[in-house]
Amino acid sequence: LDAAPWWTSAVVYQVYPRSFADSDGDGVGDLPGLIDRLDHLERLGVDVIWLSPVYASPHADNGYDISDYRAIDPAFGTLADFDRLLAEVHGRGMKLIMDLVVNHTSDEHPWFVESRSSKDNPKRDWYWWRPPREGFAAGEPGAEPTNWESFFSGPTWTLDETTGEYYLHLFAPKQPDLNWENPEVRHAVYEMMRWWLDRGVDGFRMDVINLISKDPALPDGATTGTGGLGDGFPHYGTGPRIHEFLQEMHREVFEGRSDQLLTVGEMPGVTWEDARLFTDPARRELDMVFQFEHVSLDHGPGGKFDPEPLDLRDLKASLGRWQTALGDVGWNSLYWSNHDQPRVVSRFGDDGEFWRESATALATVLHLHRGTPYVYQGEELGMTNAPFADVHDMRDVESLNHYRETVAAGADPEAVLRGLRAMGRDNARTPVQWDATPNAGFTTGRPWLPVNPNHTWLNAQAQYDDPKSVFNHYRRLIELRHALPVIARGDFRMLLADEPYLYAYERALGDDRVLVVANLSGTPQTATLDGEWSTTDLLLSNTDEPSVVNGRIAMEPWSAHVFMRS
Ligand code: TEU
Repeated sequence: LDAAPWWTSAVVYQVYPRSFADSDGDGVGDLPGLIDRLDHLERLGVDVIWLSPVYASPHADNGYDISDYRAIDPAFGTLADFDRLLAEVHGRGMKLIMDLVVNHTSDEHPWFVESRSSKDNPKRDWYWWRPPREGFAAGEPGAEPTNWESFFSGPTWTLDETTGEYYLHLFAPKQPDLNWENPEVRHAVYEMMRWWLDRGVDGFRMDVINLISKDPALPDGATTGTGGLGDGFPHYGTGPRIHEFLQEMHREVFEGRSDQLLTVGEMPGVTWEDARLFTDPARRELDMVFQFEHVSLDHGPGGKFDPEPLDLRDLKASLGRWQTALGDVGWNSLYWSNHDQPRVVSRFGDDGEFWRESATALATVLHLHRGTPYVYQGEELGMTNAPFADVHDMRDVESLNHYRETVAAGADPEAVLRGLRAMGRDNARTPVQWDATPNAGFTTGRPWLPVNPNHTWLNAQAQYDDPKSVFNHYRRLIELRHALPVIARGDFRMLLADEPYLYAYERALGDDRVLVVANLSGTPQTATLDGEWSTTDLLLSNTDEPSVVNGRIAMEPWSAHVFMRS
């Protein structure tokens, strides 16, 4: 047991720096602002900070478009600020991991500037360049080398007038994809990673890392996309050389370094079969991955912006499957939210009458699974989706492109807005609510994205001294993972799988048993469970002590209870 990796009992906190804390009044969060708020994280008790990109960037996608991997963007501060942050984080016994965005760069990165300059530039082959499709003139509709649809709407190819060829971008045109087939590209990335590790960072969260290996034949995809575009995913999702590339990265970057580092790969569309391979320690690829199955269950026939209510049985089947699949080999990461997902209390909980109860019930259910939990900034306060009046209040490139494209194609603007309000990424990106003052303590200037008006009552200051607050509930859950090996490393067994409103499971390690039971609905329920659990075993609740009679637990709306026996 002592051989278990340190991150089995760790909790990671994601900072989206643009929206965390602004020290200089320009309305954009920054590194000195983050340093000033480290007390908050220490108080919460998290072990690791994952810092979303702070590198030099034109900010076409809020920093996920990098123009210099070894510089801090002036909007966030300087390299000296970064070194100070790292020292402060380490001084408090925490770690810091960087966001590694190497599927693509910014089109303003010097590599791409060179690459686009001529067909015989030495860096031409660092990106994916292709002539117009056979029989088409450059720029003609349908001349794109493949029919793939971008994650951010429209084709994945943009014509560059300089050479009359197209370049590939799975995301925005300002995010050209690097060509990982080229060993020079790979080695430049590894060198940059070593540079950050030498500086003292504790690992990386790797952006869309399962998309870096494309089938070099670049076949068309099935035409399922908007306006006749196709789905290229089968040709770049978990592609042919992905395991080879990650093993090479491990060898070149991590081998012989401390076992105190953390690697987590973000992997849209990854299956549990592949995740097991990526995270099998014997294969030396990654410590864990972010999978997307459970955050896709509410996507409707029209995709993510056409959401449907979640059926709890689907959620249990999905998370339960991942618990089993990565039970003996591999490791799960656990998350409800991040900067790309709507706020979980609004999405799967109730941000009205049962706001506090549902935020804490969802937290309880997630954190006590087997895996490493990730808390996204503001989630520990129960922050909610934002009341966007219309599209002019939104800033995200994905939302704006989706609106423009679907409305141009004849969709009802109100219907499109409904989808964006429910699922748009800006929901997660409104400033952190520190206190009840006009800009929520985030900035003295004008915030780049409006502060949620509910900050007058929903804020950190109001929660620190309230023992029942969402913040203090998260703090206790984190404490439990630190204190109890059964939570860090125990086996997982799903209970009541077919029950539509209750989420229940058991964890077991040696003689220790933990029972988690939650009512994820707004109506009272009764949980009937085997085993002689009684209120004397109660470890943690988000409501009053429940009545337990003959194995029947009375479950108030959105109540969650944790029992333990040794
Ligand atoms: O996201 C990858 C991704 O596939 C999605 O979550 C994406 O954000 C989108 O919502 C698909 O509908 C990562 C980053 O987390 C995201 O912020 C970046 O925009 C993206 O990669 C490109 O770097």
